[in-house]
Amino acid sequence: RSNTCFKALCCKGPPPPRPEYDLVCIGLTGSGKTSLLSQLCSENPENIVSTTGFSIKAVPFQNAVLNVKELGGADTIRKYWSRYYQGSQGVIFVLDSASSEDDLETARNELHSALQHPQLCTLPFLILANHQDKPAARSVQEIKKYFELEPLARGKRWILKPCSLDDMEAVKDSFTLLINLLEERELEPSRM
Ligand SMILES: Nc1nc2c(ncn2[C@@H]2O[C@H](COP(=O)(O)OP(=O)(O)OP(=O)(O)O)[C@@H](O)[C@H]2O)c(=O)[nH]1
Ligand SMILES: [Mg+2]
Repeated sequence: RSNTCFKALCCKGPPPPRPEYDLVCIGLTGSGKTSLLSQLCSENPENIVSTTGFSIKAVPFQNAVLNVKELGGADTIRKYWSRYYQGSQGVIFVLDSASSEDDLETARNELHSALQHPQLCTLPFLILANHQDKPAARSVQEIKKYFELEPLARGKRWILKPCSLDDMEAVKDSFTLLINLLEERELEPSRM
């Protein structure tokens, strides 16, 4: 009987803990919030139903864990979104790039409200122009123009990226950019 294996394990020590960030994920119903988050958690993408209320997932990345609270995007739930903003350190906004003109306008209004909300206005935003696999999808340049993001530059604390469920590597890359912004924020001297 030998303790060497055991000792080797003990002396190696636990890996350093990954930083955790609390994020809120919003976007109209059907934009793909649950689908994207489930894929990032390697969960079975079948049987995804529209989120009623909210749903929290711990999404693991190499250098951080993101505790993402998805708020359902149905008309009846959207008016309560702001009640769930408190404590967020960053925002993920998902939109359907191939949606109707009406829905795109609603998405733009919701994004503008979020960007200007007192509890979110200083936070980094990752804006995902999802459903890019569909022929009707608008390009990221069109979305950028339509959403009038440049005047709301906010010190460039937002990232806008095209994506779709069938290219999760690109989605992961976008999240890495968001994690960089979250880390930068933490290094800043606190503003009193
Ligand atoms: N073609 C295509 N379909 C997608 C994409 N992303 C999501 N979907 C589909 O869109 C539907 C709605 O996706 P959900 O993930 O439930 O959307 P959600 O934003 O969570 O919606 P709520 O929970 O109601 O707010 C599902 O049938 C997905 O398969 C995409 O990039 N391309
Ligand atoms: Mg959902």
